[in-house]
Amino acid sequence: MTGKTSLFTILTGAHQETRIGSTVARTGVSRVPDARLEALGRLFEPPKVTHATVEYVDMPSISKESLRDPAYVASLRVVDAFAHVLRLFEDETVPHEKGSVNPLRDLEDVETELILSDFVVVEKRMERLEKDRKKIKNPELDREFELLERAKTMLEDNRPLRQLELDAEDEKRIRGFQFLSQKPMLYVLNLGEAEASKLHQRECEYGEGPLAGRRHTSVAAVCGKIEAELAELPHEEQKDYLASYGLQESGLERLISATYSLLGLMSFLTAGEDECRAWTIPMHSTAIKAAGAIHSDFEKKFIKAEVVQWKSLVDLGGYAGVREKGMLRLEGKDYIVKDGDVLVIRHG
Ligand SMILES: Nc1nc2c(ncn2[C@@H]2O[C@H](COP(=O)(O)OP(=O)(O)O)[C@@H](O)[C@H]2O)c(=O)[nH]1
Ligand SMILES: [Mg+2]
Repeated sequence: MTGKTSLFTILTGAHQETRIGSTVARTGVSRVPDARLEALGRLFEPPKVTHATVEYVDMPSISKESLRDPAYVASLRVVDAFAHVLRLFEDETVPHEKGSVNPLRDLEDVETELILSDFVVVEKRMERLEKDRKKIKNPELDREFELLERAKTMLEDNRPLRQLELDAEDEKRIRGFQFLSQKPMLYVLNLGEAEASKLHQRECEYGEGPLAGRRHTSVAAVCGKIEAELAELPHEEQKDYLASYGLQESGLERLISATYSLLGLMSFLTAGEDECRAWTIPMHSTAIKAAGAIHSDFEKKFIKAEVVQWKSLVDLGGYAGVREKGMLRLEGKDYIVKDGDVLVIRHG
């Protein structure tokens, strides 16, 4: 009882349930809040404004018991990242599974279970490899064995595989295992109402304190109670409500942004009278890859991309304005797309 299901419901508004073995999981999609996209929407007034999305799955807590269910483990393996909701709020009417509020204990307990689960997989695979290596001489098997030895040492040290530094080759070798302790981890600090004005402060405390130096992790603080109340309010009143707690953005926005940066994602935009839309791509993607995110044909038949920052497009009132000022640049396939670029793909 840390607020996972409550937060999930606010994030996605979803109620659909799927059965995974004996457990029930819910999947939902959140629109990534994007003020740039909304500004473009006001300019072009298209019939469709399409946000980027993130899919969340609400799962029962990770524990020794739940990890015994192979279907549960299988559904954990396929996600891109975990969000571990840590309970910081105190509430006597909501019992804590472990009897007391202690977020760092909860964090380490889950981490240990992930590590143990991976350890079993590593040991099994190494046993298998040892047999195979006696039968066949294959340098690839040796590389894999060495990699797993490194992984094993790390796990024995009670450290997650997120901490492994891998070159591209090893990254490829390890990917298929879908190790649980290697998944990027977003720590969601679920604060009590009294701490609503301290979201940022708590994030810093954790980020620079117990979470410092943990690779591929990130932290976002939210206040579940306030988010729940916020979700009930009409859109126009939400800003004022947040402001009354000294907040500029909702927890939902902070959480999604944190998910995005943890996964190394960013968005570029397309804008016109038909549709304004945000597209998700990995940071540092090239223009041709961005084109491919829209349509595989655009990637294959890519010629050039016309590029302008969304703000210039909005400030100058559209394409004619930016073209006139020479701000609509023509870029080739290797151009590195920036967050907030608006792209017009020219293709054959
Ligand atoms: N006071 C308080 N109660 C909460 C908060 N988040 C969740 N709860 C309550 O805690 C209970 C369990 O919440 P739930 O979201 O189902 O937790 P889960 O077990 O982690 O999925 C419910 O009664 C919620 O109303 C919060 O931020 N503050
Ligand atoms: Mg739940």
